[in-house]
Amino acid sequence: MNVEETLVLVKPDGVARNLIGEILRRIETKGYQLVDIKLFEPERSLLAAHYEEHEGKPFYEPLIEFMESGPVLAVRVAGNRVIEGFRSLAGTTDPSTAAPGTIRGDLGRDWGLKVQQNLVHGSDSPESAARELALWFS
Ligand code: DAT
Ligand code: MG
Repeated sequence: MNVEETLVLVKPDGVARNLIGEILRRIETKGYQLVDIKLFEPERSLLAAHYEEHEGKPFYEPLIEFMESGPVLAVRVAGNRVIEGFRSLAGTTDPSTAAPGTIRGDLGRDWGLKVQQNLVHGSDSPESAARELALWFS
């Protein structure tokens, strides 16, 4: 066993489309635990810290503006190898190519929406998870 914690976000598109229940169901059905949860509209400073690795990239501003566009659900999730495990539940970044069976592959809409509207975020490493959990659940 390698019990880890990761940060999952249901992004504004997932909240607006009433997909919180469906996304949490997939996490719980997999056997992961919801340790802490909160629904709120994040400040730009939190989003800037969260996405600091992408600062300067062409999609950075649209990404931050999208994340500011409505409430976000932040979830602290625990489980055996959950960091990699949730990334595979989520599917690849672009919903139009994400595999069927994944959150982005099954629920992401492919009708010209932007890549940032991909429903969820999951930490990508133990270091990212520790950093992001400290930001969102400080
Ligand atoms: P992930 O969310 O799969 O970890 P990432 O960390 O590379 O992906 O990027 C963070 C977010 O930025 C991603 O969820 C959506 C957006 N994004 C990434 N690459 C993009 C691109 N080429 N065009 C538009 N948005 C992009
Ligand atoms: Mg990422």
